[in-house]
Amino acid sequence: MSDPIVYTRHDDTAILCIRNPPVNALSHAVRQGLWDAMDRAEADSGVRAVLIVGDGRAFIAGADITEFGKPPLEPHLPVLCNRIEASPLLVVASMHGVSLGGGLEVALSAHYRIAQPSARVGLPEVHLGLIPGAGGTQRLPRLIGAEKALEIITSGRQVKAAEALDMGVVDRVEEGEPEAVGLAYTRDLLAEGASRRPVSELPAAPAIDWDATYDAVLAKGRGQISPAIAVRAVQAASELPFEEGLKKERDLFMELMQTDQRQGMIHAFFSERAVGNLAELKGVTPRDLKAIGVIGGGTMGAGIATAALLSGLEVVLIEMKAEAAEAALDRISGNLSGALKRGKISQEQFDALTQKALSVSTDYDSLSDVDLVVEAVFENMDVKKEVFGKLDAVCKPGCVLASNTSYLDVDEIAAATSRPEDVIGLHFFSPAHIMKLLEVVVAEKTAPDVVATGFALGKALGKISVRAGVCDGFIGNRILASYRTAADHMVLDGATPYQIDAALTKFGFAMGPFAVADLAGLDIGWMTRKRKAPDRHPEERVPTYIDKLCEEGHFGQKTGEGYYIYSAGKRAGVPNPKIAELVAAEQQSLGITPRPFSDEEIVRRYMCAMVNEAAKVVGEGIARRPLDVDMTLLFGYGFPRYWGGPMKWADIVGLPTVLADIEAYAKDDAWFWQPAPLLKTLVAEGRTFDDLNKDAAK
Ligand code: 3H9
Repeated sequence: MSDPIVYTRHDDTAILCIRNPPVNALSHAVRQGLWDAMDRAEADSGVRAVLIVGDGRAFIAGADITEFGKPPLEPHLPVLCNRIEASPLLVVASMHGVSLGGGLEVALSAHYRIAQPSARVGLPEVHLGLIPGAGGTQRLPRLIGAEKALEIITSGRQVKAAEALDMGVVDRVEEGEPEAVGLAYTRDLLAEGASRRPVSELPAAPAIDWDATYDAVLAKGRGQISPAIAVRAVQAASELPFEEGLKKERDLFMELMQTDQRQGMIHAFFSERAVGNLAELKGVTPRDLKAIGVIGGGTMGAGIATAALLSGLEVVLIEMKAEAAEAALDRISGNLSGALKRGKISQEQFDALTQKALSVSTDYDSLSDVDLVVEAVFENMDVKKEVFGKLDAVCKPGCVLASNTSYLDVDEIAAATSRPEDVIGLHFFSPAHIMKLLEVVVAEKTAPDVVATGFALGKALGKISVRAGVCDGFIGNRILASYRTAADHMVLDGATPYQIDAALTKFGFAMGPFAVADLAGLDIGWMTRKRKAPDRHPEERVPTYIDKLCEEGHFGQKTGEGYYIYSAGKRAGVPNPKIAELVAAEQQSLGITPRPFSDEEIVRRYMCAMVNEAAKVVGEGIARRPLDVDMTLLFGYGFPRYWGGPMKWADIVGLPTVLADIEAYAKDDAWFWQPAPLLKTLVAEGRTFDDLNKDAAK
């Protein structure tokens, strides 16, 4: 490997250029290289200043995350930062691209900071289940005050250069080549006779109400601990001398390093990047994508059209009737107005998107020139087949024909065309312009470049795309059906929907399953139960109490009544007293004596059902890797990121424990709790789901 630090000299300034592609992470070699280069500069006669710059696309993206969990090698980053700051030379950092985590901490150890206007700085360690561990929690509050530092550290957000200048994180913002701009700034400083300015020597930040801040941050984190721990580290910066504060920061950092949350969040970080990295896509060129068609302008179709417009694609939307086309146009305009209000697009862009990039039609012939069509019509096989027959007739050769179905057989849909190789499932999640997940459902005859095009579309739309095979519900909805059933069973056996929702939100889910059902509409589950009834196994336990509510026309939030009752203008509901009566009647008719459930048992049964079905999904090849399941649940189903996903959760808890629980539950309901063959194999071999992820990466 070439030297990660390139040392050059310009008059009385030594330039230390970091070259560790792709993002100049502070690997052991970089830390050692910086240390040695500081030694060299200090010994280099006539050198009065050191300029630190990054080569390539970033200053420094932080500590090298791939080194976490391995024995740390000296020089450790906090010691290196202290060494840089303590240098008798004037140290300047010239920042471009991102300066994140340890990258900003290196810059904070410099005596002056200059940044490109496009640069972004931040301390995103909380997103990895950590806190800044190289002086960030001690130096930043000294530089900009406790409140601003806390906001940056606990949110982990990236701060743009202009705001960083306002706050005092950087001293100057200037456009240009980072080394040239940095060198000019250093010369100015030397010419002015500027003195060294170690941030650690600035007065400590005044105290704030630490306990109240800690409680507020903890509550906001919904179970995530690192942001709250960061408050304690910043408190140390206010209350302790610098050296002692640094020690406190280090202790807290090392404690967090040992947590499950750190493991879960780093798994999420790498899986998010690995999910689109599939062997079958290597060397496959996606088809061109300029204009897409969307069939159906309901909430889903309008959301897909909005996402496509926002990513710069032209959209032709087809509706059946003129009034429906008008309504679709209104929905899309409404979505785009939201983007306008949030500052994501300008008025000019809004006008161009609605007037030029979008066309709405009732005539399928308008699709003759599009590169890809997504069908988002009523979820019924006959309707879908009719639509695909029409698309086959009008779309140009090579046009990708995609269905947004959430559970129907994409092979059967493909067979309704003369070109099944062009057909794929693209399962968006509602609202499609907001939700990050896209399931790319690969049917038996789908051509590889059509799969690549599905992933290319996902990337263009800023989605996390997950490859899925064909089965009822694909990855996400199939697993959802299973853990939902576990929740239904617990209600039949004595837990209330409200206790279950509360236990699962405490575990970290954005919402519990019954609140979600109310939001999605109870009619959806009702229809699914009716659809599945003819093939139902006699031993399957299916609650019917909720159907009674549906029969009365109560479908959850949209009708104001479901598991909860919703009053106008309020999003959160209060428990519906009818539910307890309906459940009690069903328990009586089934001869069930309700029993108490602890929150722990609720979470355990719910998670075991999820993991067991997920293991079947991976075992059958519907998901290629456990990490594909993890990303599906994280980005489509509100799974808490700090667990990394259900498969990571299972690895952390231990697969033998999960299997033992499933086998224990099977004693009461052997039909539902059939252990996944893959889970049994992994336990027998002493392996984990993550081992399968690693095998796939080889
Ligand atoms: C820290 O600093 C702790 C300290 O306080 C204390 C220490 C004692 N390390 O995302 P991309 C890889 S914690 C190793 O696709 P983008 C990434 O995996 C760290 N590798 O590009 C990918 O690899 P591959 C605090 C890293 O342009 C490739 O680089 N810092 C690291 O969309 C390209 O990444 C952070 O949390 C790293 N630190 O986004 C920053 N960063 O090509 C984390 C990236 O093999 N990083 N890689 O898949 C990011 O937020 C984004 O990657 C970044 C670039 C914005 C930098």
